[in-house]
Amino acid sequence: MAMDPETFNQLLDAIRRFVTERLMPLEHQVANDDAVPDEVKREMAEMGLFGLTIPEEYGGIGVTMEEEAQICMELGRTSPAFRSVFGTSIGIGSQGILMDGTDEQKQKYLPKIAVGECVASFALTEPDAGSDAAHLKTTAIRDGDEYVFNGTKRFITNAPSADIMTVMARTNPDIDGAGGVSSFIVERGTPGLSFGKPEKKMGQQGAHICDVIFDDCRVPAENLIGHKEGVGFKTAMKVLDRGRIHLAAVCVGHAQRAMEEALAYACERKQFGQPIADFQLVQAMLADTKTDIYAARCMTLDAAKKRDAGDNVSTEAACAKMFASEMCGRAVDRAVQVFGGSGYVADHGVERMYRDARLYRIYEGTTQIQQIVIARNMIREWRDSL
Ligand code: COS
Repeated sequence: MAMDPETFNQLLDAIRRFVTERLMPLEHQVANDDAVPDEVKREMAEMGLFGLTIPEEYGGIGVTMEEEAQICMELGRTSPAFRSVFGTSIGIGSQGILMDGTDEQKQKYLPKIAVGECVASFALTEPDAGSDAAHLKTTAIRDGDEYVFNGTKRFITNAPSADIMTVMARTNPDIDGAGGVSSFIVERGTPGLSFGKPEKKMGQQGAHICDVIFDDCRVPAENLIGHKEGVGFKTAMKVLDRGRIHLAAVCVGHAQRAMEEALAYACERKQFGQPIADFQLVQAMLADTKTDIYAARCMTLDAAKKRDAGDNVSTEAACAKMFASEMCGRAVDRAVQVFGGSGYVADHGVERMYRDARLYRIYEGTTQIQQIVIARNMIREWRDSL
């Protein structure tokens, strides 16, 4: 249920101030140390950020999708590593439990996630199954009261710090595609579960990804989400529909920040005796970014509102994620161009924003996967209408 507007605006204001006054000054430090300070994580928990999407009955704030999108637009204005501290936990890491878990599973995990005691991540991708997620190979074979997991998950965000993971694995090896996949909650410390070393990445320093390795890892059968086999791929897809709106909103915030930096620089930097903002070719870049952001913002909020209204937003979420991530790529590219040579050196931050933004077009479904989702839905609807 939506908060009353006054309470929500206070929350949004508090997050905006936290981003501007607390997080932005730490951006260089986080990039250099490749770590978000523990103190900041504690402050995030105190603000309730780990409970944003967890319903009130489980100790969270329970924001609507539209409210979440507005919040993500603020959080997107600073380094992605900060959002990642709790973003995976409140998003793809926990939503499978919330959407399809049993009451006991919700009671057991969601209250701890809501207060930041339990970090949740999402393990779908594998070395041989990225975009083609339905053909994942990790197996989870039932043996008495347990499932025995074998396989490797790859590029799992927050895995190095995760207390639990939503893991998609094949419970029926006779079914090759989506129907053989189930989703589980796997706890850190389960014997047979280990982690690879964090990958060195192009950007987003401070947010970590690594392999998750299952070697005869025995997971209690009660951790099968919803106690139902064969529906894990659908759980993952529903989680990603939601995650894509969240991410589209983050892209809007990231692009907004790039534009603000470019605008401020253009107004201050002088060439040929005048601020470069007075040159029409620079103005064109600023105007194109402004327009791009406006379009992505409207699209993202519209998709969020439709989801809140109970509509199936598979198409809208894919449209928003594709458009917003691509537009964010254009926005950071133009920002570097406005900064010129200074945009290419590390001191000003736009170079880092450029690298950080590159991931948005890849994770939680590449642009090409969004195109497939959109076009398939269009064709299905057309055929159904005949
Ligand atoms: N919500 C609910 N169910 C969904 C769904 C959604 N958004 N999308 C698909 N499904 C269901 C389908 O209805 C189908 O069910 P039935 O077999 O009962 O008809 C089942 O899931 C399989 O769907 P589909 O046949 O479309 O699967 P495909 O193998 O063709 O794959 C894509 C579909 C490519 C869209 C999917 O694999 C995908 O999104 N890949 C990208 C994965 C991704 O984002 N990875 C990033 C990792 S997370 S950082």
